[in-house]
Amino acid sequence: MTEHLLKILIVGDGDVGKSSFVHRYVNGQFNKTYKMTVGVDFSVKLLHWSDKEKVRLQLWDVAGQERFISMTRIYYKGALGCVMMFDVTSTSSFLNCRHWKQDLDNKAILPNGHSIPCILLANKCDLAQRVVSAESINRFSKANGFVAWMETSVKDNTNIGEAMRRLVQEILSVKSNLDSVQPGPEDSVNPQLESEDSSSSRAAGCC
Ligand SMILES: Nc1nc2c(ncn2[C@@H]2O[C@H](COP(=O)(O)OP(=O)(O)OP(=O)(O)O)[C@@H](O)[C@H]2O)c(=O)[nH]1
Ligand SMILES: [Mg+2]
Repeated sequence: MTEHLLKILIVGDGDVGKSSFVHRYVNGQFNKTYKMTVGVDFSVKLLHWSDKEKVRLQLWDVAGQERFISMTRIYYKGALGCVMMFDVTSTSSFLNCRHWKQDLDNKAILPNGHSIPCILLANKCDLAQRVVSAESINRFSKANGFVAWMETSVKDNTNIGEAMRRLVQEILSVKSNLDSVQPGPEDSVNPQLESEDSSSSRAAGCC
C-alpha cells in the first residue's frame, strides 16, 4: 500500500467560505456563523484512493487577510495543490483571485519549475443574489491556468467532494510525472576551468 502525503492550500478573500469548506469536507458539517481565521488553520483527511493507494491530505486554510500580511511564502512552501475560492455574490472576491493566483504562482513552485495545480471554486451558489457570471469565470479560469472551475455550495454540500477529487487526481498525476523524472547524464553539468573551453564561454558571454 502506497501512502501519499499531499499539502493543499485553501486560499481566497475573507468570508468566501474557505474554513466552512474544510469543515464540511473533513467533518461533514456547516456553521452559519462567521468566525474569521487568523493566520492559518490545519486539518487532515485520509482518503482510501484505490486498492493500492492511500492519500493523506494536509489542508492549510489560509486566512483571507493574509494576502496583505505577506506571510504567504511561508505557508505555501511544499504545497502540491491549491483550492482557490471566491463568493459568487461578491465581485471583489472574484477580481481578487487574480492577485491570489499571481501570489501563488510566484511563491509555490514545483521542482520542475511549473506552478502547482489549482482549482477555482465559485462558492455560495445557493444564494440568489449572484453577481459573477459563469462566462467570466470560465474566461478567467482558462486564461490563468486553473485545472478546472466548479460552482460549490458548502451550505448545501454541492460539489465539495467532487472538487477535491478532481484536484487530488490532478496532483497525483503531476506528482507521478515528477517522481519519474530522474536526472540523466545530459542534465548534469561538470565543473570546468575557464581555460578548458574558452570558445563556449565566449559564445555565451557578451564579447
Ligand atoms: N449561503 C452560504 N453561506 C456560506 C457558504 N459557505 C460559507 N458560508 C458562510 O460564509 C461565512 C464565511 O465563511 P468562512 O468559511 O468563515 O469564510 P473564510 O473564507 O474562511 O473567511 P476568512 O477566515 O476570514 O478568510 C460564514 O457565515 C459561512 O456560514 C455557502 O456555500 N453558502
Ligand atoms: Mg476562515
